[in-house]
Amino acid sequence: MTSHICTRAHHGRAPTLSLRPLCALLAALPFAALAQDAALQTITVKAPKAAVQPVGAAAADAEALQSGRASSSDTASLLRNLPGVSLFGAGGVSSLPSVHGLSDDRLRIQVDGMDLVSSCGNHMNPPLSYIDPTRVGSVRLFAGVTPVSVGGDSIGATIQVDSPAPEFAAPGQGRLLKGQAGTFYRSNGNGMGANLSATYATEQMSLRYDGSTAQSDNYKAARNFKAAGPAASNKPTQWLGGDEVGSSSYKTRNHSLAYALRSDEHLVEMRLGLQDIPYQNYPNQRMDMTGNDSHQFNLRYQGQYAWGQLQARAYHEKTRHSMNFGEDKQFWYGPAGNVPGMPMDTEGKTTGLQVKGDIALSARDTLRVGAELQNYRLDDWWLPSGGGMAPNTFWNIREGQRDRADVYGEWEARWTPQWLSQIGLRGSHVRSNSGAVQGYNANYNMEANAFNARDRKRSDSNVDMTALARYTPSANASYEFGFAHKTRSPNLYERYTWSTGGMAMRMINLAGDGNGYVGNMDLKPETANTLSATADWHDATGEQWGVKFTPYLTYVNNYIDARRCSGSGAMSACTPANQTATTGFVYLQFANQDARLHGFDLSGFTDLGRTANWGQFALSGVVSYVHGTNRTTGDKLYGTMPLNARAALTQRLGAWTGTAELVMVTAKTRVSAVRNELPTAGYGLVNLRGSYEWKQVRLDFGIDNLFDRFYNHPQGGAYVGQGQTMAGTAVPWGVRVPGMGRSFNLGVTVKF
Ligand SMILES: [Cu+2]
Repeated sequence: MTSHICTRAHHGRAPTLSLRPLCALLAALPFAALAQDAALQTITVKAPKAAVQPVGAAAADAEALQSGRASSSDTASLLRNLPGVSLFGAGGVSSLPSVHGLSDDRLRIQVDGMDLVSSCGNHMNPPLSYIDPTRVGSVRLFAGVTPVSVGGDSIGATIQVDSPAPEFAAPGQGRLLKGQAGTFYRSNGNGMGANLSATYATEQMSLRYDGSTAQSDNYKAARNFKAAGPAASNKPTQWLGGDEVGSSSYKTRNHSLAYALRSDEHLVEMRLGLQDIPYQNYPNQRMDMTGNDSHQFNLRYQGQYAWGQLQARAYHEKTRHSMNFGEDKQFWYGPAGNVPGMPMDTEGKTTGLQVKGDIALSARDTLRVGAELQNYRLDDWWLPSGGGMAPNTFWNIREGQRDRADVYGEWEARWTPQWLSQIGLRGSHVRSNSGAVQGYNANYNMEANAFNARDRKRSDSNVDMTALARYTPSANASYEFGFAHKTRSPNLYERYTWSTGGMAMRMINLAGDGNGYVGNMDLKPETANTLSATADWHDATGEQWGVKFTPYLTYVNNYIDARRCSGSGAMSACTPANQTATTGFVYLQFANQDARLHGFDLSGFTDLGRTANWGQFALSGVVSYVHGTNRTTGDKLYGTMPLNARAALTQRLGAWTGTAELVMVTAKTRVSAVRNELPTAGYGLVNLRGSYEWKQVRLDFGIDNLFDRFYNHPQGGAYVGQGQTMAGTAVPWGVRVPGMGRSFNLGVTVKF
């Protein structure tokens, strides 16, 4: 098994040398150990039963979620152990999941069923930043071939993160009153926080409150990665150590109130959510978040009928987001030092409606039909602050609109106990528009006028199609294979940001690479054609051992990559020198090009047996590999992970659970030349985690990066966390955002 996969990987023009150590590692394992859901932190060896999960889904289990909360306040980190998933670095609570080499808006990410949209030119408020990890009840990932009923407006995976389902009193119990309180401390960055949840329920009614707060100072890398000194030349007292990652601090508060009513066949749930982030600083963006206020309203209905199940949802979310320079970035600008920073504001409003029916046509056939509507409005404006940033308000995006209407149908048939098929079709219509814009002053007029003179209305008719089959020849194996055709329309920043002025471009960056970007009104939707298969071998119970192998191949037409911008005008940063620069920060325009991604995930687990004195031991692991190429230019795709692996050894003895985890990442040498992406060295990290559970108290503790190993995560981005970050060349190019040095983490949860 092990040698077979390694042989295959060698053939695929994979980096032979870098694969070898991993193959050696795999060979050393009793089995190529793969958790079905690869929840490496978890102690449970059980694989989720196929029947429990919908076709194509993997889930993080409850134990993994619980132990993940102690080590991070970033909800995206709860996905870390699922096969094929890695995380793009951003702020401390807002990293961006990447699945099979596709990330950000290329994935459909839903929080409590809501399709939230990032309203920020740096995507500082991605969907998962709106739910605190302590409130997460379930995490589900559809990688590979995503059924159309859960896909749409995306070309990669679907991620569904949900709060816990409402709890009701058991029959005859009368009233249910329960709750949970937790607190944590993390030594690196002095991170701390607390959370509280309380439920009051009868048999028909359930009321639940969730509240949480988390904060952290800057974290420290394992060693110096820059010279120690003041955060900026005019901030002499704000001293940063050589190992201190500037602009990595944050503070966040979340509240949620859920009210549910049920009868035998019907459930109605209403949820109000409130988020207040006073600050979240960004080591890989030139700006910091100085505020993010969000209000969410989410109403859902679920009903059981003779013909099947009906689900409906209506939601509204409003985000008020502001940016400026935080404490580690220079604030005063201009020759006289009297220009106070750069205020940037956004307001996004999302309103959605979803209806879905699961119709049991026969014992063999299930039909899923649904319709979705989403209206999105965005304003993005920069108030005048002086110098060249005056006297007018700069309208980056004004009256931006992106409205989407979808219908879909999906037919699932269980032909025999061995064979299942699923075919789906989704039609989607996306309408985008932008109002007239303006710059700070007349210097911006030429481009603003050209932008305003054009018809900016865009209308995309998109079709998604998936076909999938699953063959289960025995209790020891199942094979799934399928094809997906998926489409994503450009977001408003890709389509409508308009200024090629250097400063304005440096404010538009969805990649964390320190470069400047400008939109492209002529962008077409990107369409992906994916072939994917999964072989799943396991013991008959699915609890002793399992191995899962998923190879995939995706061709993307009109992939929205970037090219060096060319332009004219005294303001423009799109100079001839920018066209050819092989070092330094550069200026780019979003552009449709063709791309190919291929790779595999290999995961597994095995029970190592039990002794009376030492308890039960289990081993699990996952290996992920992806290779992304721009077929138009021959360049490499930005931000793809090099070959990486995790292995975890778990001990369970009574109420004690302990895990030792090894994370290995090979060197990143395939970098995007057009973005002057930085290569990173390979590394290995060891993490230890343990938990002890009494009846009402649970203690989680861990040591992340046990040996205090210095590393740069391949998706950490470029370090622009301190200094004169608004200026083009005042921040040194070539510094990466390093990963966190050793941290001792402690979490306590009390149930009542
Ligand atoms: Cu922002």
